Amino acid sequence: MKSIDQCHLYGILDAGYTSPADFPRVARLMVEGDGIDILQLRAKGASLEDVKRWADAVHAITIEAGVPLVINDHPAVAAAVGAEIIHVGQDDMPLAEVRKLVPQNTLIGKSTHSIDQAMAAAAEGADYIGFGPLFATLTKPDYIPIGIDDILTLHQRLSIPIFCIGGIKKENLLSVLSAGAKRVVIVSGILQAEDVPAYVRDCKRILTT
Ligand code: TZP
Ligand code: MG
Repeated sequence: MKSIDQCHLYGILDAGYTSPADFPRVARLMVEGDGIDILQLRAKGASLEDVKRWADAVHAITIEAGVPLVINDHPAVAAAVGAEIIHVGQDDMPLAEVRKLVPQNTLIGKSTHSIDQAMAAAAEGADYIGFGPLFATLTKPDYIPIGIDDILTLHQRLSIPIFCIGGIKKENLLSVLSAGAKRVVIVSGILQAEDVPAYVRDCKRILTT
């Protein structure tokens, strides 16, 4: 199983783009070969029972691939499934509360939208953070993009893994890395790709060269 430090390309199975019935098939495409390093299951508005069922199916695939599985929003599901990681946002419970609901070895990630939020998440004990949305994105339409200017400063101030997110595609990945990013989350770019494994492979090459 990859450690979070080894993860640079973060994929998300998002029910807004992929029908949950298709999660296992798409998960296989995403982890194929030297694929994504870490995979999140994100299904806003779905019942805990459904998320658990989908997570169990996807977890069998990610375990086999050595890819940690992240459950978005639901510590109880992460605990029930034995997911490696739970991810929460600014509007969710404090990380100390999340910690009480998951096994001790479960990592916790947190979404942040500014340098202040990022520093606070690290102080709260986050094992990694998401930082964005860098650019406007239909995946999170209500958020104001924060741009790329703070990426370098944040990396100088924080030592936990920082995954930049929001509007990142194969086409602008190099510019995001040039701004100081080391790790990225790509949602719609991967899920809407005509050839998912090829898209992931191309992003991976850009990230590692
Ligand atoms: N959090 C900040 S931006 C975002 C999330 C979940 C969505 C990123 O999706 P995309 O499609 O890669 O822009
Ligand atoms: Mg949340």
